[in-house]
Amino acid sequence: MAFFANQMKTDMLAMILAGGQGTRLGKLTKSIAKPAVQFGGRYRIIDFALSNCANSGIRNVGVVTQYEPLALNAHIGNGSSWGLDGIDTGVTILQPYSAKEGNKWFEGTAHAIYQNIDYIDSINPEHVLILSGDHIYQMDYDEMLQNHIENHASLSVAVIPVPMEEASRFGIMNTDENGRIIEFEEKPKMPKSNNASMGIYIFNWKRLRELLVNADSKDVDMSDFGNNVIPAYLEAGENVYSYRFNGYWKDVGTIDSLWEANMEFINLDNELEIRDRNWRTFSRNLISPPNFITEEASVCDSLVVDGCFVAGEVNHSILSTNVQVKEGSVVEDSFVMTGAKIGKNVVIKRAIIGEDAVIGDNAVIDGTEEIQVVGYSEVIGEERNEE
Ligand code: ADQ
Ligand code: ADP
Repeated sequence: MAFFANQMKTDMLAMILAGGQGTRLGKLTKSIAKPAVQFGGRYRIIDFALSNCANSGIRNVGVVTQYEPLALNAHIGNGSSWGLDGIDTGVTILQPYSAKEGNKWFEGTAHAIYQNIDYIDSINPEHVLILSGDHIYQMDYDEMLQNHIENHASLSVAVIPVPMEEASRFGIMNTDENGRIIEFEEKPKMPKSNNASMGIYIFNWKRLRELLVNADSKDVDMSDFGNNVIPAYLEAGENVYSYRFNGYWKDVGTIDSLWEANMEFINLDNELEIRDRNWRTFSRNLISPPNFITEEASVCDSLVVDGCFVAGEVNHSILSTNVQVKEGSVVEDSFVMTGAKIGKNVVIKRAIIGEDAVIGDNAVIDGTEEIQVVGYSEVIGEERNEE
């Protein structure tokens, strides 16, 4: 496994789909795209996909944006945080534009790729890796590529077993004993197995390009990978293989799953090997002063990032960069994003507190019944906590 891009040649371009609005995250995606939402104290969700790319030796990454891309652009910058700013490496942020079809947004995942055909051609890769910008996992894409090549596949789909009761949220497939996909259904009402697509695909670019161009000229709907492209490949008798992934993987598309994934992140036994020096998760470093924990404070079972000031009690929680928790306050089972200020004698339980939120003295945010969310820069209660 390479540490940074460049050390290993994989002739594979990664395209990260980072455009979905993420309506199920409510307030948290009102002004920023889902992949730019903070995670785990030091990260934004897209850091996991970008770091996987860097660690897998992928040299070129295109990030397809659409909805509220500002925070995402600022975060990714020139890609230097992921070592993707070298002479023959790069991250390119692809904004939506109306090239051929008037003022159209990207319609579906495959349409978003089709719209960026000129960019992909300019890199001219043998393989294209399609990723989602909103999954938390650590995966070696080079291993998946080797598998793809060994199988002489023209498409490989990463697959993970999911609980049967959740299967209808995913693309579900059946394979033969060699892992060749013989049946695929996008979000079936009555799933026939629990082998779920992770929405991670490796395509031979030439073949995919041909399919998308042909479909456009014949006015055939090829806008979505799960609904259109995979079924078309199977129908055409292409070699479509599954690639089984066995690690931790979470699609953090809802408030509950985002909260849950953050709580799992605190757990030292989590399958994510966040402390593995050979598979580091990179992010833009905000460079903040060290934490200060006062004498009366109590902090346990928690992740506390640089720049925090803690005078209260913090249990099983994540405090991101520059968070303040004043005296008499209790923060429990919660994820607090960068720059949030928590006043005196506040109680916060089972909550997600947005960036730069201000929680006034004596406020109670209790998510015992249902996870509570405080939005970005939202002010709760009286703002009496003078500096
Ligand atoms: P979904 O997650 O429902 O299912 P979808 O919402 O279409 O798929 O988007 C996948 C990713 O692409 C998301 O990260 C989304 O934000 C992004 N995206 C969507 N449209 C986009 C656009 N026009 N431009 C840029 N980005 C866009 C998919 C598969 C299932 C599979 C699950 C696994 O279709 O088969 O099981 O992923 O999570
Ligand atoms: P969720 O996981 O909450 O369903 P997604 O990330 O899958 O959210 O995206 C939700 C929907 O928002 C998708 O159907 C997507 O096409 C749509 N969408 C994406 N970008 C925009 C935009 N710029 N304006 C309006 N809707 C958008």
